Amino acid sequence: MEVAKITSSQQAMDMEARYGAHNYHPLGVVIARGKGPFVWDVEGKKYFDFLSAYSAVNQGHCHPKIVGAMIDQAQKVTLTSRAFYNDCLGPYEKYVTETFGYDKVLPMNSGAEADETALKLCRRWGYDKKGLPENQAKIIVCEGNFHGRTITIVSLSIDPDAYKGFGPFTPGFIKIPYNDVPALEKALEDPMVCGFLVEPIQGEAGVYVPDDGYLKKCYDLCKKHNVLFIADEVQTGIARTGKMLACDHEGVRPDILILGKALSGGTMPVSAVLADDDIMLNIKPGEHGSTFGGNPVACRVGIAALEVVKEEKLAERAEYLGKIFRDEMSKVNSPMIEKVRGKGLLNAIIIRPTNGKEAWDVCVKMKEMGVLAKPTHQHIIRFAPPLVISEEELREAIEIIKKAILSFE
Ligand code: IF1
Repeated sequence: MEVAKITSSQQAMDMEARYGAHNYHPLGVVIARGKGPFVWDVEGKKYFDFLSAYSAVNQGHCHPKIVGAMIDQAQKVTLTSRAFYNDCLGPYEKYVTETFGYDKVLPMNSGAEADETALKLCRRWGYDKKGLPENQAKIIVCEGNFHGRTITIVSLSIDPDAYKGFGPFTPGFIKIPYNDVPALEKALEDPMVCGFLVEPIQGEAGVYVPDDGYLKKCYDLCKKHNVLFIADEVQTGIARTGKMLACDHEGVRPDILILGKALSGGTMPVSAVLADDDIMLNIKPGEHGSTFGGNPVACRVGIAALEVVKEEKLAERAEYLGKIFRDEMSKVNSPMIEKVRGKGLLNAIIIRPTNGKEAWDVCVKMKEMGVLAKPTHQHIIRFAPPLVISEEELREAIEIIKKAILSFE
């Protein structure tokens, strides 16, 4: 059987429609190459990538240091399973726990797996350390959340697109409004609560930045009630919001920290859950794991991805360049721009439908002009370029975005 060769974008789109599940509705662009903040389609057209694979490519496409580590390890040993030791996991575990300041790390692959792992760690701590009665543990989550697509995680969602038709759902969760401290205070009165899972900024919800101090107030309330504060930094972490972690903006140290996406620089699935011993060591040998979790290639890639963040000062860049983006876009005089919001280089523009045109139309126009972005929830466009974009490149892309929006006047 021969492998098909793609010679046109249309051919690729048709092939996916015929042979692939229809669980996405992508923008009509077929990417064949990526480098830094840029991608090229099959026909060789160049684009600014303003999605960064939802903040997985913070270090830029195909960063040489990260790809180099991947290639080097791939020629030594790629997978040993955790049935045996390997010579990459220990050094990675030491590097990542010292980077973020925790006793231990549990390596997984996807963000969803890391969120599931955090939920299991939290429940087990609830039983073994907080003394909750068997199967009575509850975890508080926020409306508008996105933590992945497993059945337990969609059980936490209030978005029918996420959960409809996938029941029955996992019990033991309390949903409260996001950015609502009194709602958390009330939910914490339930003595069965052992954790509060929150995104420091809700990405999928449309880059919903909570009020200043929200995270700190939630953290303090959790400590007052002997409840674990769990931060899902899969999208907001790894320098995206202008600090290594979005929680750093408020000096909050989560009891359980969830990382993914850019932990690998977008080369392969690498996720991680970090916690101190009194939480992490309640799970005993054989009680959790995964085939690829902590594999040698992931470990080498993870170290390289974090070294790039530090060496290239990507958090500082995100902080500085994000301010330019929000300032420039806030100056645009267009009825289509309802609101510009974000932190660091995780930003979004809320599009007011105008002359029958909405966010999707703006994204199609931007694509034609050389900038790739995609709406979330119909009227919100997320703008999240790789953090390695230069100021000059950012300003060039901003001009294109402005022109695309003003073209609908
Ligand atoms: C898709 C959304 C973003 C995440 C947070 C965990 C996960 C994600 C905060 C799970 C993943 C991805 C999933 C991807 C699109 C993208 C996404 F629109 F789906 F919601 F970024 F906002 N926590 N987000 O953002 O990580 O299992 O995917 O590795 O499903 O299309 P994952």
